[in-house]
Amino acid sequence: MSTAGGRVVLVTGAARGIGRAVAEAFAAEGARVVINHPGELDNAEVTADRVRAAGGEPLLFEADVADPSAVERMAAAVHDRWGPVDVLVNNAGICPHATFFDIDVALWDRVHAVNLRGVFLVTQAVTRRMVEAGKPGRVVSISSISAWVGGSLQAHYCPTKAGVSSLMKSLAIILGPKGITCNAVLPGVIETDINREDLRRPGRRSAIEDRIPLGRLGQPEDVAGAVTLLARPEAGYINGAELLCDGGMFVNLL
Ligand code: NAD
Ligand code: RM4
Repeated sequence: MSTAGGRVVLVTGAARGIGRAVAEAFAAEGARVVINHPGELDNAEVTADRVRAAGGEPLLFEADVADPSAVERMAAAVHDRWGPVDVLVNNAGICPHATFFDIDVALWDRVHAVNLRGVFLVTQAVTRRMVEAGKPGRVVSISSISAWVGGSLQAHYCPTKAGVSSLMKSLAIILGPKGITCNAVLPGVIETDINREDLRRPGRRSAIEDRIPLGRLGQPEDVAGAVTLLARPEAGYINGAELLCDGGMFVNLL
């Protein structure tokens, strides 16, 4: 894996939010960045422009990460174009906030399909090709502080993030011998579309800010910093870790 740029980085859900910031951060290192999106072409093109401006080379690819055949097509197309991936960032995720008694099976299944099955599918399709090519690399999955805590409107979502963190631990064992490290980044509360409505609830924003020792919500760039850190050569011995990126919110109990 070279540090001089040109690495092939696949970021799922890179049309906006944290995924876009991650794509930009790798682009600043000269990476070739696959911008996966689920059909949000306009947003994905904004990410592509930012990647170009930062010094990287973008490749847009539409695929619902929950769809096995779409994921397989994406992995094959990326491999044909640029060869095996160096860094996979599993970022795509959804959190339609809902009260427990309003969560039906369809919503439960969709949240699990995107957030957890998606990480399984993309990681399997991408790392299979890395292993076949004998290429070392990195898998970084965006889990959440919600892997460790519950949420009153996130009873469907939190278990998917616990699952993502857990999956990375098994994959650290399975893929470590192949030179592929697998880690999870656990963001706290980051200002993006996923929680825009939730943060508008009366008192919500200030209650969260009060609990964060750094005194502010996170920004997508904060998470991108944690992700690129785990993809650095100096992080090569970190495998199976959960890296919390929450401004200190979790440890601030009272
Ligand atoms: P966001 O809503 O801005 O971004 C979500 C991204 O996922 C979008 O680009 C969207 O197009 C993409 N996506 C959704 N469904 C998809 C699918 N089926 N296939 C491919 N892409 C899909 O929110 P965000 O905060 O940037 O979320 C990114 C990740 O960070 C998610 O996994 C989320 O759970 C996680 N996270 C966010 C926070 C936070 O506070 N914002 C905290 C912890 C973890
Ligand atoms: C995150 C975490 C955040 C929430 C988002 C939607 O994983 O739970 O607090 O804002 O999801």
